[in-house]
Amino acid sequence: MEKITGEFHRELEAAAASIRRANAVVVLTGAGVSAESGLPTFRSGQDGMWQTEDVRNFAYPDGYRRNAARAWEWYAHRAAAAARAMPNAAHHALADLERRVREFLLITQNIDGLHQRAGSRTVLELHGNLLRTRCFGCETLGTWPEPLTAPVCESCGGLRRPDVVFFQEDLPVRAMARAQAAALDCDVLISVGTSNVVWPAAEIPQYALSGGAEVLIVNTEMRGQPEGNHVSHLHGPAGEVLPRLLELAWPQS
Ligand code: BJW
Ligand code: ZN
Repeated sequence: MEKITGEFHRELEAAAASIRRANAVVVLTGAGVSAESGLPTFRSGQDGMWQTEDVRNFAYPDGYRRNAARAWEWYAHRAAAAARAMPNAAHHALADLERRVREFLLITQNIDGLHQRAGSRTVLELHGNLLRTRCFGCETLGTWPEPLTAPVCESCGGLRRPDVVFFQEDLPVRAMARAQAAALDCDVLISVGTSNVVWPAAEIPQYALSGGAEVLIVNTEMRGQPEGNHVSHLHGPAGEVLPRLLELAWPQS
């Protein structure tokens, strides 16, 4: 145990040194970052949200349309949970990191708004935001009605949905282009709490590697993560690993 701890500490120190040296840092986050805020992830463990086929269907345009009443209600519950949740130590550490690095970009697949609430200023949302609603027809944005009414658009009578990116839908084009360019140009990319299975977000660490950057993976589970000479695996909960990493990079502050 002592040996493992010592080894891990050395890995963390090396990663911290890379971050301190870096001019440009890009962070890519996924649902694991919000797990310690009490929001379930999609695919991990027993409590992953998507253990049933049914729920997976909600996140496809066709599935949503077919199950509109149930899906609308399910997303409304998740939106309420996201609004009630509080940013955790991982969100705060990333907001802190932004203030210390010359060039910084936080790219998130999360739709819960917790990075912004922790004080992160440049947040690129690749999969939209659950706290907004949008009309399938006229695209008008809105908020969740309280109490919850039927998912009918007041402007055009069309079907309302959360303003998130479902499977088979395109990611916001400009955001994705900016994410790719930043990854290609950075010195260090930190991938935190994502299973790295959903495309095209999953290729962002590959852009960083092909641009010559170092990639740090912070996750409680390393299966399926990128590997190689320029990849370090920092195993553990994001809310513990990220604050330690910052503390090692900038000790006295
Ligand atoms: C911790 C922790 C702690 C836990 N600390 N870590 C075959 C090959 C390639 C691509 C495809 C394919 N078949 C289909 C596709 C395309 C598809 C895709 O990628 N599918 C894959 C699943 C195979 N992609 C798309 O459809 C995208 N669009 C597209 O491609 O358009 C072109 C097109 C047009 C027409 C037809 C086909 C294609 C759009 C993707 C949109 C994804 N949207 C979602 C749902 C949003 C709505 C909702 O919330 O319900 O976004 S999917 C879901 O996954 C959500 C997430 O943002 C996304 C990523 O998940 P994430 O964040 O990685 O979470 P988990 O749960 O997977 O992982 C959590 C991680 O945290 C784990 O690793 C844990 O270990 C870790 N963890 N606790 C640190 N405390
Ligand atoms: Zn409408």
